[in-house]
Parts: sequence; C-alpha cells; structure tokens
Amino acid sequence: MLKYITAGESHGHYMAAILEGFPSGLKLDLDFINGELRRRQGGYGRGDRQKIETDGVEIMGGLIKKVTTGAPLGFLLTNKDFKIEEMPELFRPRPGHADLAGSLKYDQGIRAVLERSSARETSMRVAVGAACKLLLKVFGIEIAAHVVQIGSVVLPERDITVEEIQKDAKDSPVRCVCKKTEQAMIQAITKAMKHGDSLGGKYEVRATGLPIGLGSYVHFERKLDARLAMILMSQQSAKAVEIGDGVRLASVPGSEAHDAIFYGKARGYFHKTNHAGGFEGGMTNGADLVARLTMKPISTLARPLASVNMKTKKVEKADFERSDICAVPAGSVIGEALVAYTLADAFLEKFGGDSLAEIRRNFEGYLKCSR
Ligand code: EPS
Repeated sequence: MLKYITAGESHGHYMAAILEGFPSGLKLDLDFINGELRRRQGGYGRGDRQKIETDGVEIMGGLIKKVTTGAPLGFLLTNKDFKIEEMPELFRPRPGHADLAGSLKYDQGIRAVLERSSARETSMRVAVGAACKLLLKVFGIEIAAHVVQIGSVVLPERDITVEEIQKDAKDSPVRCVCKKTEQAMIQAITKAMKHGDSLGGKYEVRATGLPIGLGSYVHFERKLDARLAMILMSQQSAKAVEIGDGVRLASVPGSEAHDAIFYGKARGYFHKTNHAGGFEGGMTNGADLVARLTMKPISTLARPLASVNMKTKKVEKADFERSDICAVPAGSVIGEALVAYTLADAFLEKFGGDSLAEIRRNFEGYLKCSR
C-alpha cells in the first residue's frame, strides 16, 4: 500500500512529504520531479508568489545512488518567501476559504489556518505524484490533463488522447489544447483580474495504458473510481468530480450510456466507445481513464465580499492578501499528480512486490492469464 503525508505552511520555512510503500529499484529522475513542480507554478492567472519561488525538492531519504531502496521517500522544498513569523494576524475571514471554520475549530487565528489550507501544499502532492508517474511509466501508463473550462469559456467537446494532450496543452498558458478557446480563456482571466475578481473552471485528466482490473467491486473503499473521486475532491477549491460522461449520463438511455465489448486476438477485450471513463464496477476496464474536476473561483478577492470581524463581530469586508486570479491551469497539473498517486497505489495493490523486478513478474504473469 502506498501512503503519503505532507507538512508545511505556505510561508513557513519548508514544505515536506513522505511517501511510504514505494518499491525498490526505480531510478528516480529528480529533474523530472522538479520539472513537474515548475509546471505547477505556471499558468496565466497565477499570483506574484510564483515570481518569487523556484520550486524544487531535495530527496531526504529512500534513495541510494539515485535508485529507490524501498524505504520511505522524503521530499523537502525550501520556501523562498519564508516570513510566517512576521506576518500580521487577520480577523475578517474570506467567504469560501477555510478561515472561519478552521479558526473556530482549532482555536487559532486566521493566519495559522490560511497558512496550512493554502494550495501551496499541492507542491508536495505534485512531488509525490511525479515519483508515481515515473513508476507507472515503467509499465506503459501515461497521464495528462488539460483545461476544458475557465469561467463561462468552454472547450468544444472532443475526444482526445493522452498523447494529444501532452503535445497540444504543453505550451499553452492556460493548458488548453485549442488556440481559439485558449485566447478566450486568457481574456476571461484578464477581465476578472481587472474587476478584482477570480475565476474557476474545469480540467480533465486522462490516463492510458491501464490494465483491466485495478481496484475492485467487492467493497466500497476498494472501488478505484470512488478513491479517485475522493482524492480529486481533496484538491483545494474542488467542488465536483465527474468520471467518463459523468453528469450527462443522467439524460441518456442505457443503450447510449454503455460501452459495447469487443475482442481481438492481439488486443484482448476492448471497447470502441468510452462513456464509462475507464471504470466499470469500481475497476479499470482497459479503456482510458477520464475524470474531470470542477474548481470554484479562488476565494481571495481584491474586491472582497462582506464578512464579520471576529474581534468586534461587526460586518466588514473580508481580508485580502496577494493571491491567484485563476488556478485551474495549475490545478490540472496537480490533478495529474493525484491520479498518478491513486493509480500507483492500485497498481501496487494488484501486482504487489517490494521491488520493481517482482512487480514486473507479477504484472507480466497477470497479462498472460487475463486475456
Ligand atoms: C500558492 C501560493 C500562495 C497562493 C496560493 C497557492 O502564495 P501567496 O499566498 O504567498 O500568494 O498564491 O494559495 C491560494 C490560492 C490560497 O487560497 O491559499 C502555491 O504555490 O500554489
């Protein structure tokens, strides 16, 4: 079983993560991991913090000569904008943020709450996810995400492969695969910025190369689509998850909702359509994983909504501190990492093994027998 835990505050000295259960024998490409961290920092609509930071991790354990040993992997990122001890306390919670409930629950000021609830924590999830991506790559599994909506600008629907996303979204400032939609998304973010507002949206993550049978139907917490929904919903700003055709399936008959099954000698069992988004009965069905996450607009507003001063109980405008205008492009990079972690966890569960060689034997044995 894979497990990770993160620690660190947005303006604290460090962000850290420990990933436990990772097998031995994988060459951990630190440049790839740090490349993923830099991707997370990018995107049109990001705040000025990203101009200060050059995110990159040091590996604190679990590696000898760049190869994993099976011991916990430790990741450490040093924040350049380390100033938590000098930052002012805040008293006017931002509607939509963790400020109010967090402050009452922990009997702490808003500062302590916002420092930990900040989406900067996702830097560590991206580091963990990058290690998982490297593991999955060995077995031919690739993951890519792209932005399909920002505010009211929606990418016209189209079927797309992981390879196309990797190629077409790579250089887009909003991680969109269509130039025309990209321009409209950029305009929408610029407009929100001018109005002291923020924007949410939606991204889609896809994974390809999945064997049939990751996850299980036998018990609720073993259903892989449910685990995926849980981890995606844990992303800061998340408000809705869809798998495959998602909410659209409410309005079509069964004959149009399901994917007919085919068989070919070389391919084994396969589907020609993918309404299910790669999952049937909580298990992968061999088709590409397709999941979408809806993110609400960032709750820190330059033109703040009404709030209540927690000292005086008087109605006042919410506090404002530097923030992003739109974090959906960055969110899509985080989504890839979350999916990578969940798939790596399910992959190790199915194919077991403490070393890469052992996992490979189990994987190849299963492929031979499951056609
Ligand atoms: C973030 C860094 C933060 C925020 C953002 C995520 O930096 P700062 O607070 O110094 O500007 O930009 O956090 C939020 C959106 C939030 O609501 O907390 C990062 O590195 O991802």
